[in-house]
Amino acid sequence: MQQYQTGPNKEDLYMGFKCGIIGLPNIGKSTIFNALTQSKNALAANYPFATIEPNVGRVAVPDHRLNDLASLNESLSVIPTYMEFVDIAGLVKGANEGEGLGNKFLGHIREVDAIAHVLRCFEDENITHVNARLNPVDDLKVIESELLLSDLDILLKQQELYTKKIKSTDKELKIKLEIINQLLTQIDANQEINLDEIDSNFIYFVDELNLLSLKPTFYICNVDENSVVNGNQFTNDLINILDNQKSREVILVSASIESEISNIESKKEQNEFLDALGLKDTSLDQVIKTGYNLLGLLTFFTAGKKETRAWTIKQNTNASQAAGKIHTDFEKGFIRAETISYNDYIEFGGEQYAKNAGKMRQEGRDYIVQEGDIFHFLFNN
Ligand SMILES: Nc1nc2c(ncn2[C@@H]2O[C@H](COP(=O)(O)OP(=O)(O)OP(=O)(O)O)[C@@H](O)[C@H]2O)c(=O)[nH]1
Ligand SMILES: [Mg+2]
Repeated sequence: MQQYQTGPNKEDLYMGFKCGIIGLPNIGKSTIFNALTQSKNALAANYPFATIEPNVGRVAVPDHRLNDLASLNESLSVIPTYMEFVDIAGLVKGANEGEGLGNKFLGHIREVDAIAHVLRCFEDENITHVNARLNPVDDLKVIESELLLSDLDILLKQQELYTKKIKSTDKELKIKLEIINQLLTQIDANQEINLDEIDSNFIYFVDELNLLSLKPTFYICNVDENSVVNGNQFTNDLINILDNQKSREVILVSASIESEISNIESKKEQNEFLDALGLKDTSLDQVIKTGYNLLGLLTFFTAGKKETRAWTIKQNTNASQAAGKIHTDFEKGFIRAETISYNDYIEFGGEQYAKNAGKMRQEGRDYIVQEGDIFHFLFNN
């Protein structure tokens, strides 16, 4: 029997989620990307299509619990979980037919777990808007329709492929072709896709098609500095429209405030700056919270002198699968998990004290991991 000491250093094992940033040109996507990744890697400039090739940035998921656990354990190494942002070229009406930079960059969005759709909700006559009038509700529709058209392309290609492949005896191919046709009919009739009528045994097939309109999406309203707490008419109009859509997760961000915050190095000074503006969280904190909720993710920890580390998994993951996230051997030879909740760990002042107080639980492989659990995995080699 062995106790968990340290995990392998495979990057993808501790990735929180990948988030693609999309929207019309010149609305602040790269400015927000730079703020989120605390970098100046993306060119932010006052003309449309400043971004051509996507910018990619990784950022440590800020989590005070990780730091609390590390200081209690005087850990030599502290390893957060990471997430990745991809800042994509702006889309315009007709991108599907090659307008602007076209929609070839949407291929990058297919790779991400969640979409952050940025909408310009600030007025500034010096910043060019690609349409004559600022109207974020129209802008939302333009982008959504471009995503749908790109899904339409995919579905038509698949339809052709499956029609060629299909043999009368092949039941599964037949069902798949039927699903493709169903989705195409939905687009034709309603200009949207929904999965309500799709055979639940074949949702996996729709997932494999990786349609952009079905990606978990949240909305970042880029507002002026005065609207960041309560929003403005633009954001109210948007929220009204989004109420009837698949997701109404809306984050208010002022790209200009965020750029200022990202220039402040100390967390304490950042918090003072946020307080003065009446804000609770940075945009990164908000994006992470929203993304974790939308994607059904949670964080567990492993903690000790050598290393304290945060891990991201899907909700409803059991203890042996969580152990497998650290090392496949842990899952194969899983015996049990010694578990303390974060609150107990902190309240009693560390592992030993929590254990003495009877707060260390012995959990089996089917135990469903809870947010903030701290684990030792015991396994057979
Ligand atoms: N007034 C104001 N200007 C902003 C704000 N956010 C961004 N800008 C300015 O808008 C211009 C475009 O910003 P970018 O971040 O390059 O926009 P983008 O969406 O990445 O643009 P493309 O890559 O060309 O699609 C820059 O001059 C920014 O400084 C904001 O909240 N308020
Ligand atoms: Mg840009």
